[in-house]
Amino acid sequence: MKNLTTVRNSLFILIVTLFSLNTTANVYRVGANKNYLSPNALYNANVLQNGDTIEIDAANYIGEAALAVWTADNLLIKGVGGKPHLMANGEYIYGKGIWVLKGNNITVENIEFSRATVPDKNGAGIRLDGIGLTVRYCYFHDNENGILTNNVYDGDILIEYSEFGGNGFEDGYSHNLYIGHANKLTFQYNYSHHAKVGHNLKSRANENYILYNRIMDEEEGKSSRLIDLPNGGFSIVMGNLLMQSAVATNINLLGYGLEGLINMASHEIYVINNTFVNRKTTKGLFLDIADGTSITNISNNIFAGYDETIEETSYTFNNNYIDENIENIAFEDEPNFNYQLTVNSPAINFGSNVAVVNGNSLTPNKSYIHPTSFINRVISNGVIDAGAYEYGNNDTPNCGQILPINNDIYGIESYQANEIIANNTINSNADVSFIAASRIQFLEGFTLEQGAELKAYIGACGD
Ligand SMILES: [Ca+2]
Ligand SMILES: [Ca+2]
Repeated sequence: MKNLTTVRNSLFILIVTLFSLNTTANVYRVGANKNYLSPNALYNANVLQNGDTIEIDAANYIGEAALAVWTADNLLIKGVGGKPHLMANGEYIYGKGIWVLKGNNITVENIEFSRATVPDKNGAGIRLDGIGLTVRYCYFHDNENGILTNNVYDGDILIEYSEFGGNGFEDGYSHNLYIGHANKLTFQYNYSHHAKVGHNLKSRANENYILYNRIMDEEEGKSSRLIDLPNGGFSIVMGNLLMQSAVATNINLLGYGLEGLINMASHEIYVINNTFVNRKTTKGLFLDIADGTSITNISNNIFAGYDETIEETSYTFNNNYIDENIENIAFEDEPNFNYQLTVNSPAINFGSNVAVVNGNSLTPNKSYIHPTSFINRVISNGVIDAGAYEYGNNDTPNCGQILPINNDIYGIESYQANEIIANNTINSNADVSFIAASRIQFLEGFTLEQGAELKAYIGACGD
């Protein structure tokens, strides 16, 4: 209980309560001094049953050692003690990549996948052959595809807090992410960038919820589209940072229905409170939306940079701030892709209320924070700003407020019970833990063991 005064003087103190849940599933450990030396060794042992947990020590697993086919359902597979790095380096399994997930509803957390290549040129860090998938805290880079999924028209895919960069064979058929015909994709708090010719996010899911991400070409990126939803469907694209480079392969930023409106869902797209930036100075099409789309609602966005057609749209098109000159938006640091607003930004208070659709609020309640995190968005001055950020957003919660923290976040290191940690890591073993940190630091990573439930309160406030 050292240095409690220092803790109290911090911004605020969180009390975290962990409730352990009973489980009969087994935990298998992978690492240099564990029962299984590599993911491939555990795969070959053929011992896994539905619901088991796999903990992989942080280390490099190179070539065949990295490869596995996971066939059980509801597995939790996670890196511990840091991010284990699976480097394929020319090796692959089932002709598909590093990991093939044949089981349903597997969760993969805190793992780095790189250099997946196969003869078909669509090698994936994760190839989903089963139904449903959750990925969080992972990093996919320099693969032919980061994640590639099947076309079963079923299953929910959740991808959050993850980074995708530099994936693609450069033939336009491979992408940072290529989600096939699934029931639903939820993609939130991710950083997807520098896809090689392919798209930074391509999804054929019936429903797409693309929320609070940073999806950018940045300086050198040559992606096709930032977001491509080629078969339409019910899609909400809200609160994202979407930036096209001057050297991008394709002039579109977002495409919808461009390979045919054939998804088994109503073809409605809602593009709300995103910040779009196009650095191509003589070409650009922020939105390319197929004719025949039932509902197109484009509201409260910032469109910064060139687009010769944006003013002529026939969509529902309300309260979007449009300026061909990016500098006029008064972003905080546009050269470095910080699109928070400054005091003189004309986008402040430029938005308006957007009605709920199918039970989905179209008022953003979060903003992306780099890298792969978020803060809550609080509307200032009673009027929502255009774009992905609210100027003057005050995210510091009030004393005694219960914080909306995910049940399933965990970090990269464990600490001893009852230890007070004055940074961004909390205890996974104790009944009660304390943390003193800013909100953003807190959300960047903390430890929560599998089977535990987390609730967080502000127990005391700083002086
Ligand atoms: Ca483009
Ligand atoms: Ca405002």
